[in-house]
Amino acid sequence: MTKTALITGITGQDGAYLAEFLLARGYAVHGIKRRSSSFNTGRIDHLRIDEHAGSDFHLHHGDTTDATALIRTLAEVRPDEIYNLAAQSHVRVSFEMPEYTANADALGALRLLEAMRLLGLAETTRFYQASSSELFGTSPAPQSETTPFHPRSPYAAAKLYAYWITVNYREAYGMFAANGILFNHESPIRGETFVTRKITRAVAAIALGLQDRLYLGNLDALRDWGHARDYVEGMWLMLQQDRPDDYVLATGRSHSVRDFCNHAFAQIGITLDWRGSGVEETAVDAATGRCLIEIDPVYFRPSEVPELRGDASKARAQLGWSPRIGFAELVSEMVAADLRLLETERLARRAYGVLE
Ligand code: NDP
Ligand code: GDR
Repeated sequence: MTKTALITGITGQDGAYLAEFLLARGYAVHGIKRRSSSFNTGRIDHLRIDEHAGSDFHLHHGDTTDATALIRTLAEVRPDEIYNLAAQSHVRVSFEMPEYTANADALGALRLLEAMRLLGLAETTRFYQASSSELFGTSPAPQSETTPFHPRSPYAAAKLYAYWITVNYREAYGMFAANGILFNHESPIRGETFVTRKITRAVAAIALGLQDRLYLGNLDALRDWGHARDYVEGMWLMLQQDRPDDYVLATGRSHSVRDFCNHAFAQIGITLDWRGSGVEETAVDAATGRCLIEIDPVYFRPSEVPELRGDASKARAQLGWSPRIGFAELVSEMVAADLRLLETERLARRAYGVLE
């Protein structure tokens, strides 16, 4: 029998990969997207091509801050599985919009869980909550399911509420509700303001002569970067178990932002020479001496998370999950994709007689 999944945040990086993954497994996929004044479905347009020709892919307008719209969609779709991926997901932005972040990220999870109860879906529908390694904050690496939480941003504090309300509904009402505590995962369709994509876009733009320099914040931050394609499979596996539980997904290796830059620039044949320290630190092209990276303190955060490095032993043992794509492959895939993208954009601009 065809299973039906409902994905909130379907227009985001993970939503797009998960939708593709579930459609390939024969699911009917429904997604909730926000109304936007311009197109916001760029990551899933390739899945919508057959929408009017009977494919099992459907979009509904909604927002995690709007309980009635969520209830209406759940009542209509009555999904077997809900993946709650919707969030204001940018940590630094959460310092500027703490209240909205709490509403969308913390109360959003609660609204979905309550909607499931109200509609009599508590016993039949399985619920996945997109929890985050940001919950660990300053707790020393490696972090696992038993590491204490110490959130360091309004985003992390909101996700902490969502984590615990998911556990609470599981314990209080016996619902199949699971938290995936996912460490950073990236891809060529990662949002452009997250550091990895910001770097790979800049590397491509510098290679094509479209940008002079890249401005970054904290270069010392260490992150455990995996590939989104591997991580959405882990989300699905969590909802296929006999019993609901919480799992860390991570690669087990961390790299600094500086290290990510070194790998990304190496893809276009540039070796970086780092000079100075603190906000004066710069990186120059070792061959030419041209300055390529500078610090802009605007990108520092009021409180930072120094190192995230996950221990995914539980997911490996119980879900049979392990990441296939390593750090070097991830960086080279992202740079190559941004080179193709910017080159295509440049050709299009030329064709339309814009710029140059
Ligand atoms: P993105 O920022 O790429 O996508 C977020 C999605 O949520 C987008 O579809 C966005 O819509 C939607 N959204 C934002 N606010 C609302 C709202 N109020 N109502 C409905 N939809 C909303 O995030 P990712 O795909 O990278 O991450 C998916 C989830 O996993 C998020 O919850 C994130 O916090 C969490 N997470 C991500 C990790 C990562 O490394 N990627 C690691 C751990 C957790 P729009 O396109 O219109 O902006
Ligand atoms: P993060 O991702 O905060 O880990 O949250 P991000 O890529 O934004 O930052 C990673 C680290 O890089 C440092 N940094 C910069 N970050 C950005 N965005 N821009 C810069 O210019 C810059 N310079 C240095 C940051 O300070 C930070 O230490 C991501 C999101 O996907 C969350 O939703 C998710 O929960 C966590 O990963 C796990």
